[in-house]
Amino acid sequence: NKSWEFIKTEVTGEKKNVAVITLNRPKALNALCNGLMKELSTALKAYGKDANISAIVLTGSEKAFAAGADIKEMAPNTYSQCIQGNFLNDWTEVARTQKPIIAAVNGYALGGGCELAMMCDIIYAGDKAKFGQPEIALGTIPGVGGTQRLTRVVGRSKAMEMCLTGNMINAQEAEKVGLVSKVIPPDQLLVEAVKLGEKIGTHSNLIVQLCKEAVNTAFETTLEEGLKYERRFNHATFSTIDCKEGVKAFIEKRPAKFINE
Ligand code: CO8
Repeated sequence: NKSWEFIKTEVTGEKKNVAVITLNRPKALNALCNGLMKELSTALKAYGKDANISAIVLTGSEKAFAAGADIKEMAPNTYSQCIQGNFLNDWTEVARTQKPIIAAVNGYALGGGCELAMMCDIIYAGDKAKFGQPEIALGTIPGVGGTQRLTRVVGRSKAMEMCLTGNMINAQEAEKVGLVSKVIPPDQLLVEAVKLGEKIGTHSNLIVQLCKEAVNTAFETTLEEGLKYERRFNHATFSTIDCKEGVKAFIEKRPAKFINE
């Protein structure tokens, strides 16, 4: 209900539990200017706190998810300003959000746009989507995960190829290398992403949050530490009302009624 300048927000799904945030700066192919990133962070924080929201979908337009950081806005940056202003530090709200975020990518996801998609938990792509890290052509390098998240997801050779050439990969290749989990006709993309959010939303929000944190731990630590973390989380679920309910509902052959406790 807020009036945004660079994004649009709506709550949808049969149970009104999926939030959709649409990047809406069509003239600049959704280039991620400061104003846009501020609005995105504000919306994410609000949905993060909203108990009625189970999942968030982040999308752009048919032509561009986001064509990168705003090159024109960044043009005057100096090294000392970047250091002292902690440049790009406030881009990471997406990665800090505890609820699942699904990126629905149609068109270009380049530079900061590709990095933004990679901060989300699941990427669905329209079959015309294109992913790339073209920073190298501007004489800079990725700054929000393009050399780190991409490498962990697609492996060193493909990440190195993308970051050093700046070449884009298409949706089919992105699926093949594991960057996206599904390729969908562009006009169905948002519908499918919302359905995915709704499916996740049928489960306990509480347990979903633990599960998301456990999967993300695989990116942060050694296998042994990660397995310990997972085991303790698994143990912890048995202390919840939702786990008792989920198991009881299975035995009684009825749908579970989760209360997120
Ligand atoms: N930043 C600012 N404006 C942009 C951006 C961007 N990233 N991308 C597109 N635009 C603008 C264009 O300037 C153009 O504006 P105008 O009409 O006023 O000239 C409008 O969007 C439409 O773009 P095009 O006319 O170029 O559209 P095309 O369909 O011909 O091409 C492309 C689409 C291929 C996506 C093309 O726009 C493109 O290559 N964009 C830039 C992609 C890119 O390099 N992204 C990575 C950015 S780098 C980054 O994310 C982090 C590092 C930034 C460091 C900057 C250091 C100074």
